[in-house]
Amino acid sequence: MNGNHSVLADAIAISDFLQAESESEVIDAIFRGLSAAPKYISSRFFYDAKGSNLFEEITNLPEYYPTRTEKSILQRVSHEIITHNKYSDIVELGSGDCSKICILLEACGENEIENIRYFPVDVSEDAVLKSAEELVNKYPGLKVHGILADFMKHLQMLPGEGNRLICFFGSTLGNLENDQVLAFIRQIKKLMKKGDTLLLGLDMVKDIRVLEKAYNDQQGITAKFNKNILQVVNQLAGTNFDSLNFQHLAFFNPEKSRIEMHLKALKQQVISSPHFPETLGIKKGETIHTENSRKFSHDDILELANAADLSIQGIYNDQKDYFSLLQLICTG
Ligand code: AVJ
Repeated sequence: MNGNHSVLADAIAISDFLQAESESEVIDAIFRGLSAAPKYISSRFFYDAKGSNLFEEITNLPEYYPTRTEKSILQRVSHEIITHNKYSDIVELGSGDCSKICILLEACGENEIENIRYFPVDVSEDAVLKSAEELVNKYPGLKVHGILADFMKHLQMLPGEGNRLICFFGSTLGNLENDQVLAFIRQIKKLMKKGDTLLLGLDMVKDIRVLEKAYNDQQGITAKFNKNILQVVNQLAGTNFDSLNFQHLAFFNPEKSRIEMHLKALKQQVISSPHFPETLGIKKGETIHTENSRKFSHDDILELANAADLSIQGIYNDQKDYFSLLQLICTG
């Protein structure tokens, strides 16, 4: 323990909602997906420690434009966003390494920082603990209350009071099925109070070549990330997946306006687990759907704000219109 420990403990609190999901629920969910036609594995299983590291690597790839584009927009407009209202609590859904919130906090004066509570919400305990320590060191006076939760399932835990700034960066909303996108945003709106702001990062529709390159990088990091989900499933459900038997697949689906990631079986195989009610066959060439990443149009954005009954305070784009940051206000 170093001398800072008690100071850190004062500024950091943690709430854990993750225990709500039991081991057998996880195994059930995995078995259900692998028994379905076509097969799928929920993308929330990407993010074990290794998967989170791989995702961080992805965000630094030359082909993967979303993270750096969103950050550059944030850099440009964070002052405007943060001064729109006197925010006392900042909530971030899917906070990860917290590098985006730092850009926002940089726009706050030292006096303001002292009056802010930051609630990072993430499924990764490591990420939440590590970034909480980093943040209270970097911004003396800031209080951090980490929330371990899967906000897709336990959104009711949405913390904070007063005027809240609720951040949902990285186009993570696009992971949902198209009909769930509106439902989720309406759910957030229901939990918002007058004066709350939703800051939403959305990846935009663009040249298919740019989109597909971003998910088929030359170094094969995205392929590793995709295949790692099988290791995670092995850990969680006791299955016998060998990732060498699968090929990474990522392509744009124009009907649904989304990048889809799949794992394609290179040969016929049998998947078993002592926890499964039966073994599962996978045919050569069969695919397991692992992720959707919806790409939004300007019309989609208007529809979204409309459907949720949130008023658009700002739509901030980069020059190429690759990415959008929406500032949506709850007016009642
Ligand atoms: C974190 C879900 C927004 O969809 O672009 C990156 C995840 N998957 N490369 C995305 C991801 C493959 C990323 N999200």
